[in-house]
Amino acid sequence: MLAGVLAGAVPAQAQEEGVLVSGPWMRFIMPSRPAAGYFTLSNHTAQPRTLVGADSPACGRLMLHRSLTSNGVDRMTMMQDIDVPAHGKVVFSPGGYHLMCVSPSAAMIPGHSVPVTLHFKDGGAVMASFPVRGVTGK
Ligand SMILES: [Cu+2]
Repeated sequence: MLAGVLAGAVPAQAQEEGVLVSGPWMRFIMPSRPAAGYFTLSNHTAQPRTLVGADSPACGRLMLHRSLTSNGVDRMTMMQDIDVPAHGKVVFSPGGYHLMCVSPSAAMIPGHSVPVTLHFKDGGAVMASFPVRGVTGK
């Protein structure tokens, strides 16, 4: 399944071949709080790929984050890059890796979708449409 991949919808930038986004969604709480993006990133090639950033017109800033619990305290770290192994995948899910959407725009409405572009170290990009859900994930 190529769910969420908008083939041919990436202008002026090379499509990152063999890298697929599946199960994307955004958790939106309220306009004053960051939204979080979740998905699975699969690499169907024999080369490792490195995710180095993301952006969306629906976010003031879109960052790569990871939630960690250390000494019983939940915290988030900013990731400069995230490796996706050859023939492997990285799961972005609550409590782990996520996209952090700071200053969500008025387009962030549960039931609607927002576009997200993922950028890779080799200069390629993948665009996906992220359905927006509410705080409960529904
Ligand atoms: Cu975060």
